[in-house]
Amino acid sequence: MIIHDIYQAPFIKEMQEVTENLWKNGWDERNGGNISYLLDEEEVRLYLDIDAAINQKQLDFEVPELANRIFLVSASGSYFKNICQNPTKNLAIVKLDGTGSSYKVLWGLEGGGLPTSEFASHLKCHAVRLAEDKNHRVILHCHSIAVSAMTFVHDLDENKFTRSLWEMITECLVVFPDGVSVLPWMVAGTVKLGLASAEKMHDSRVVIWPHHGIMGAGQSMDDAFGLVETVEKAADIYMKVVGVPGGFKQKITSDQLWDLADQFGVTPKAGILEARSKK
Ligand code: 2HA
Ligand code: ZN
Repeated sequence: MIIHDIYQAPFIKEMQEVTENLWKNGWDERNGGNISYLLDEEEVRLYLDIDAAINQKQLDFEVPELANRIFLVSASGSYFKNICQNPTKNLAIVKLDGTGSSYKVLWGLEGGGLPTSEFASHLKCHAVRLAEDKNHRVILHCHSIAVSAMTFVHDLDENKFTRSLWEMITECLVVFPDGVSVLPWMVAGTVKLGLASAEKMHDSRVVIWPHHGIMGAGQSMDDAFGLVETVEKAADIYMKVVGVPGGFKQKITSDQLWDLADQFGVTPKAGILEARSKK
């Protein structure tokens, strides 16, 4: 089989583009943020000899659901600002073993290094999302500004948080009818945070880490980025309104949100909207 230049691979280009946009949006300062992309083995074979591993590393947890799966993932400590210019140093392509307890590096991490410090969170979230949706592909974590700001001023109850976001842009309910999950504050980079995030991903594709950032899941880069972008924009509008003297004069009502759900054929997460007051 002809091995093509990996820099021409669509998945590398998509990763370069999304990480650059995340950085330009101010959501991934310094080494903030991490991202992983489940790849199709047949596609990877066009660019790499997947039997020629660079090295093998044990995971400190097991994800048997992801046995033999291949991921493109940002490197621990990498700056999103630099991924576009230097993907070989700042990214890795890894393949999990047949039990999901170790991985081998197929490409990247030039000069040494490891996959993201949030690899546990990513793999656990991938496993959960794949069980919910066979077309799931991307987990993306970033330090989006308004979402973090909102976690300082808004009640951290996830139903109240979801309702506030839905009320900020008419189409939020359509983009994330499952709402957002909100975890208690936890130490970054831990398996505990990974497990808690994954548990939440059964119910919603967005998990908010208070005073830290957001984790989003999607079927593609555009899908995951668009989801995070929508939540962030809603939070930005919320923060702008609460910053104005007098705050809210009106909001999108529960009935209006029901009308929207009908029009777009989505089912809002239960327990957030009041019962309809009209037929
Ligand atoms: O990768 O954002 O949460 C750096 C982080 C950890
Ligand atoms: Zn982070």
